[in-house]
Amino acid sequence: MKPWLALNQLRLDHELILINVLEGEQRSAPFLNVNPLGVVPWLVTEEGRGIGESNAMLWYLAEGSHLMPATRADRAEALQWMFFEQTRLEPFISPARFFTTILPQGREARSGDIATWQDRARPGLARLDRHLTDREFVLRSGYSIADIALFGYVHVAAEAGIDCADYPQIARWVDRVSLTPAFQPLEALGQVAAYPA
Ligand SMILES: N[C@@H](CCC(=O)N[C@@H](CS)C(=O)NCC(=O)O)C(=O)O
Repeated sequence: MKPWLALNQLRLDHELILINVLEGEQRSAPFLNVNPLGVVPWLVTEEGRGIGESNAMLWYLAEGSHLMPATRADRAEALQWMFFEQTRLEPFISPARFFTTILPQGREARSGDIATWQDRARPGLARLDRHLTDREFVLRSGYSIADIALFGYVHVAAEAGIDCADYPQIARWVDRVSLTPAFQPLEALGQVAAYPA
């Protein structure tokens, strides 16, 4: 969702190709030809260069735009929160959500792991909630790729079985992000053509 949201908000022409990881398409020959690492998301630039890691894609796409913080210190703080997302939130919300919502048939067998992932996500969510107490967006300078990076998994934390009533500032921030210009909800991501066979 993250690079796709940035592409939309920057109004950049792009082609989105969906890969069905539940069907193992990320390991299919056509996809491995494009990305030998076999993971999504993957961005191919106009020059044909491949870029992995959603936050690296955000950085690449936002260069010189309103989504890239203007000062050196703000860019460093954006990176700080983007690393925070990858180390304190994504590794826990992602698998908890996967086995709770995406593949619920695995829920019972993984209930111990799910509880552990939920417990590990909570301090990160609480930290973000405190941070958002006195600001509209992650950076005081305004909406940026730091918000997009965090929004991806944080706004679906409930789908990981985490009670979001504990994070009222996050709830308000999610609403604010959803109202930014050219915002596209996650559900709209499914409205495009599937990866050609
Ligand atoms: N840290 C990476 C996470 C990439 C990732 O975990 N992708 C998952 C799906 S969201 C994947 O491709 N899984 C398939 C696999 O590992 O076979 C990012 O933010 O881009």
